[in-house]
Amino acid sequence: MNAIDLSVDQPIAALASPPGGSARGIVRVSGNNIRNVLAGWFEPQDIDAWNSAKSARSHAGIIRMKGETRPMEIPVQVLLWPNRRSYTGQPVIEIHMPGSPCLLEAVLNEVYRHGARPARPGEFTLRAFLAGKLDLLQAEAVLGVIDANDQAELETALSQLAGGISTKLSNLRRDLLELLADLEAGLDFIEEDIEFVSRQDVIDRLSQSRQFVDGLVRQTVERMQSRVRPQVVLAGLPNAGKSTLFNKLAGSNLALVSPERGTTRDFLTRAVNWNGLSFDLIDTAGWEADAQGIAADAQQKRISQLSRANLVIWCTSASLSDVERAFDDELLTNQQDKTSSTIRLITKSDLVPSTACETKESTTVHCDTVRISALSEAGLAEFEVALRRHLSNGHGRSSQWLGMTSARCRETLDSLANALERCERAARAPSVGDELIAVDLREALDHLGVILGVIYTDDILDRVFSKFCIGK
Ligand SMILES: Nc1nc2c(ncn2[C@@H]2O[C@H](COP(=O)(O)OP(=O)(O)OP(=O)(O)O)[C@@H](O)[C@H]2O)c(=O)[nH]1
Ligand SMILES: [Mg+2]
Repeated sequence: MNAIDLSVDQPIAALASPPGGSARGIVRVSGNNIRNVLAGWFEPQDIDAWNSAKSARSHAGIIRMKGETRPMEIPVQVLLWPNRRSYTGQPVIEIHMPGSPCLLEAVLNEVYRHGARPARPGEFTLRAFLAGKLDLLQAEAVLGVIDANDQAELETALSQLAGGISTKLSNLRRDLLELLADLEAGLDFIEEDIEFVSRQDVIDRLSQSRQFVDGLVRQTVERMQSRVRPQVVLAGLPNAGKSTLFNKLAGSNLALVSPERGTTRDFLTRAVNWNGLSFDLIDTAGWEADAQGIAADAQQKRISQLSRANLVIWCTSASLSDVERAFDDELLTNQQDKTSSTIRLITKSDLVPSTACETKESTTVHCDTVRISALSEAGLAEFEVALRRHLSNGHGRSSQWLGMTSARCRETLDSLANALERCERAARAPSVGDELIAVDLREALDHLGVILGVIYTDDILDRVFSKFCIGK
């Protein structure tokens, strides 16, 4: 949406089912006097029920339209929300019919001919927001649900939609408004020397709110960021050089490295920024058959980390024998069935002349393969190219909405935390009067209003709603 249209009276309409053929197609219309849009061409089976409907229900009937060659009669179900208790907070109808694209287009055109105009992207959700049905965080969460690429993203979006931090922030806003009211009541009676709230009470309430916001800044923003950071898991046989590579990419000596097989037991995670690439890198124990005791626990952790991986870096030592290499191929193929994205690294390439390596190139495994040596750093540039390609696949777009929400949250939560800190500092200074504390408190409430969408600007609305698709 380029210019945000905040008028809500004219009915808007769009296809609400996915584009292309499907068993059932839906045309959605939202606006006032909604029944007029269908007047004269929709014939409900129970006309009285249609005309007098006071609550949401489905109405069977027939739509009659002029066809190219002869009149058309289409059996439809029309879902009518006659009042404000709909998704958009205004009357809504949904026409459910067979999902033929031509038919849907014809019905949509008829709806336009009868007073509705085409909805812009996100306009249904915008109307819900303007009707107070959703706050901005929830509107963004709708976008998250539409855009979610995997279960984790969907869960985050749904929990945000169900309340999540919106509810917590709304409660905080309520608490701060009460505190402001107490302070301002005191200002009105300043001459009479009546105290509505003690200074200690003000300090305690502010301190509680500030700690809550500090915690929220840490928790939510970190959680949102870590959710969008791709999980890159190092896996392979014992002694393949996984931990050595982990240390190299993490720029640390965090992981134990030794020539002994089975050195890594627990898994190790590090947020890595390597040559501009951001991801969570996870080192795991080497693959082991029939592990017992603590080794079995290590295998369980390895499997669980692999199940969450966005990308598996499978390490295969260049010095494996032919038999070992065939076994490694088999393990890798099994792993590939479970992971969407894999890069194979032939590690320790400095130990084996490259010609010998080349003759061992696998014919059974199909995946990006790069030969590297963590020791001599040979091949790291090629590895970086492969990594960049895999991480940009599917991880850019899907995380856009989360990034957008967290960026807006971060900016404003930081300002909110600062305003509350100033407020608390003022309250702790005996020489500062209540009227100055109230000034900082109002500023804190403004920040909170921005994040919740109680205060909004065209710029924020544009940023949120321009990301939607038509029909939502
Ligand atoms: N020559 C050479 N040796 C390497 C290279 N990378 C790792 N190594 C050696 O290989 C041995 C095993 O390395 P690790 O990094 O511990 O291997 P790992 O895969 O983590 O092993 P586990 O934790 O036992 O599964 C160590 O002695 C490393 O020094 C390399 O690029 N070249
Ligand atoms: Mg290791």
